[in-house]
Amino acid sequence: MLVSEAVGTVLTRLGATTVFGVVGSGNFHVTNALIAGGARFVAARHEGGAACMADGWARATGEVGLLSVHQGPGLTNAMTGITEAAKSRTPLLVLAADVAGSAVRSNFRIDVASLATAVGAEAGRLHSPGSAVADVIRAYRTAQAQRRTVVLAMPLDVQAAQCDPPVIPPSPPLRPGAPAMESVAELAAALAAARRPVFVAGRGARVAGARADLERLAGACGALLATSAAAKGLFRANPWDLDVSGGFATPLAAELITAADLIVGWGCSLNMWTMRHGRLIGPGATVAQVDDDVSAIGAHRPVDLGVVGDVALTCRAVLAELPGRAGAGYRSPELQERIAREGRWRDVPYTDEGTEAAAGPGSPEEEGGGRIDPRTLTIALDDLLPAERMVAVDSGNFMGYPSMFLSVPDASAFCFTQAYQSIGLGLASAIGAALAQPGRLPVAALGDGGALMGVSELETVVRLRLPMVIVVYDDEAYGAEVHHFGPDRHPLDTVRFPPADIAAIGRGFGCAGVTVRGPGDLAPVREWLAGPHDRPLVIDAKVTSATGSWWLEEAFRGH
Ligand SMILES: Cc1ncc(C[n+]2csc(CCOP(=O)(O)OP(=O)(O)O)c2C)c(N)n1
Ligand SMILES: [Mg+2]
Repeated sequence: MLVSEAVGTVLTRLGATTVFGVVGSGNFHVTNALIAGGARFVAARHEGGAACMADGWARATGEVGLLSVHQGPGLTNAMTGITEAAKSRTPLLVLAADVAGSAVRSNFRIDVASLATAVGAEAGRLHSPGSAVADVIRAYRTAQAQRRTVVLAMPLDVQAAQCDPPVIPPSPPLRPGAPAMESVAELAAALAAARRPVFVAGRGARVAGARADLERLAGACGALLATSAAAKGLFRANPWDLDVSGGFATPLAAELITAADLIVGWGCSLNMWTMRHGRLIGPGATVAQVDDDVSAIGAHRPVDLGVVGDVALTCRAVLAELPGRAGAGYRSPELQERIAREGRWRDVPYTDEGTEAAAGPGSPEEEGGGRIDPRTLTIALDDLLPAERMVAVDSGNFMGYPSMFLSVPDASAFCFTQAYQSIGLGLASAIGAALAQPGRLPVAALGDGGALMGVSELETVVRLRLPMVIVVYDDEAYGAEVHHFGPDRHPLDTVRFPPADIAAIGRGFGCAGVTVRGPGDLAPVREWLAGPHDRPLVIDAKVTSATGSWWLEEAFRGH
């Protein structure tokens, strides 16, 4: 058997079902071996897109995502997506063809291991024909068990060599780590003493499948529930859910979190976004953090109490230890009513800044129409879109609108690729996350900048016949930069663009395309949603953008 065949065989036997990539000569045989083993191959149009698809798919399924790339430029094209995955602790295995060790003058020669480690990924290699099977098993299991992104260099000479038929040694099931009893007792005592506890659950709570355990414990100690943006949707429909903590928090959520006397981060880094640089932690509040990774504890915020352990196991252990308590904690009928009344962004009053269609020459609207307020647009979409939806969000000034005004059915239905804060990842990650949850209507929310950066994958959406709604918050600018530098009167010509007909661009790819300048333009969206969804829909929403968004102010504090 050739090593290239053995790699594909081993991976499908280990459980690989789906692989994303762009095929060149160096990854042709491995990719075909994966297909021969039963895996589905999804061809992207750019390796950056393929990496984001694999990342989005892995986030939604919790399984190891697979990415297959050609040597040299195939890998360098994929690097931004790989970096996002590595920083998000996405379990991802990159099958990166590489030149033979002896090909010292090859134009494809790059230092793959250095590239991988430079962005926080693990470096692996098929070292020799004799070790190749062990090398690929190690890489896959590292990605799986440690939730790491692993770049496996596959030299062409090793791939082309003969090896023995692969034998996969058994691997015993690994149980999540239990917390120390002392830590459990400390956290139980802190919860029993707290009068206004708030739980903030993050990605770690999501991947541990800890929703029910957290809800039980929160119920027992009267805690309110919130999530980081990465875990949005985790407590959907719980009456004590405050939704996202941080820059996207509603005024009510921010008020209640700031008034907490105990904040417990569950699998949540409590970083500057989630805690608004610490301003959501009231004076005198105790901060506790539970994480299975010891290096995460206290990494962003000083914490009073750190518990090393799996979120779900810790939750159960603390519940069993919880002494009887007096009072209902933070919960009261009045508060429940307030959360029901003011708990969603769409319940918060605002002044619609949309502009009317009639505009004189020389005005920003002279192109023949008004501009829609992005909040009005997003609330209208929230009403129109089916509840079973999956929302993926690109980066930029616009990104709070879909994150705050669109509800999602659960945490898997929100794909938030912001660990590297790159623009241009949203469309491709939406494709990966959509393939993982075919029963949900996928929605990609993009800025015009990110949309045009990642536009090549529109062809992939069309080719895969995904019933995707692609909504572009089109301010004809890199709005984030306009609002960051505009107030200081810097020249903004470098970050503003002439109008682009993104609906027509969408139609050119084979999508349905609609331009929206006001709520009255949404009828075709309604019609598309009622129709057969036989092609994707691109909504070019010409949005108002007179002032920057408040979460952007927050973001720039971190620069
Ligand atoms: C790959 C990459 N290049 C540049 C940036 C800097 N940047 C951050 S937001 C932004 C503007 C994005 O424009 P758009 O997608 O239209 O969203 P908007 O801010 O206008 O809402 C840019 C250029 C980045 N984050 N990532
Ligand atoms: Mg823009």
